[in-house]
Amino acid sequence: MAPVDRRAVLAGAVAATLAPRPAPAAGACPAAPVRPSLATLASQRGILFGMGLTASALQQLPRLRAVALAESGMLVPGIELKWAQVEPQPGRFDFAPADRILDEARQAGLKARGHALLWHEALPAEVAQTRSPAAMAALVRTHIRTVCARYAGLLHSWDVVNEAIEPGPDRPQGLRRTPFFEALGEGYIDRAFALAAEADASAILTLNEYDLELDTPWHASRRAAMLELLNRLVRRNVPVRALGIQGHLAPGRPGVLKPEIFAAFLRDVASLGLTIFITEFDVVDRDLPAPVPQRDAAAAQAARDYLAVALAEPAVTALVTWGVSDADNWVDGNDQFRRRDGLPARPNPYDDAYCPKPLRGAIADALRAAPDRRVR
Ligand code: 9MR
Repeated sequence: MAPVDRRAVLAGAVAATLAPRPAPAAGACPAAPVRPSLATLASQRGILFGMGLTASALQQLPRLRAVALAESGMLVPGIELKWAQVEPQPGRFDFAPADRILDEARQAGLKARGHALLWHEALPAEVAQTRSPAAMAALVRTHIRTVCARYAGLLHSWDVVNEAIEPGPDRPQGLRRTPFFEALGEGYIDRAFALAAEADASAILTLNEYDLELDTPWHASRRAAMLELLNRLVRRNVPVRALGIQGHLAPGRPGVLKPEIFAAFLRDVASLGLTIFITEFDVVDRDLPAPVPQRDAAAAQAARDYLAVALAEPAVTALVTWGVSDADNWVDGNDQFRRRDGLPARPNPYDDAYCPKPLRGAIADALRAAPDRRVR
């Protein structure tokens, strides 16, 4: 996605309430789950397929819950493990909403991943305003130790640092000037991974990022900054084990996917010894035509083009969609990415009526076409 003021867009956007949606046509889709599931197709290639969702959707939307449980091998809390939710004030922890999702995953025999320990958004004001290195170090230490220790041994992976890259003239090494960076410099990343590794020896510790794929100067500068950062971290023996590529596609916006460029980046990351996860896959349809058949077809095509490259790289071992059904999507709650014609966004594999969309078909086909990681 093009550079946007995501901070302004998402400031305070943590309400777990669901936006009202037009009522779906009753009985439009069969209640039976599509088989084989996306998780099954993925596992037949040695890939883990998961879905991001919220505790409120899980609780309020029984059909969303049914689809998520039927399709996924892994659940990811979309907001519940962010600092502002899990530790709304320094030292006051609230694990209940995250536990609702993680318990559901455990009961269903699914994996779960943690998102996200350090992010410059969804931060309590006290943390966002802290500038003293000692005070910030103490806040970070308590936060990571407490949250990681609580879920130690239970999570497939953790996004330890989210969205650290933001190249620009005043950005040393292309690093985003987050409150953590301002207080502690680049070492905040080392510190965060070390604390997470100490508290949870089994989760795959991940650096998660967006806008790394396209053939634009913006994406190219972000790829370069990411590779340089990963190189420095690996050289310093920081326990980063995976790169998370968010994969929010936005066809119709500037920039094209040149397969050779994206594939070379994935190879470069893999050659550092890292695993790669696609962590927040969806299709922002803001700039696609309004009629649903054309819109869904274009979204599916974008997904096909993207996943053909991503899943061809054997180091990519997990794919997570950032939603289940269009009935609950982050795009409509986002001023920057919602459609200007007021039509509801359709970023997810299932529609409002819980019918599988062409996007679901594109994901299934891409998983079927992926090389089998199990025979490497
Ligand atoms: O989908 C998430 C939305 O429900 C939240 O309101 C928002 C702020 O916490 O975050 C959204 O998820 C973001 C993710 O955590 C990081 N990458 C961008 C995602 C979409 O904004």
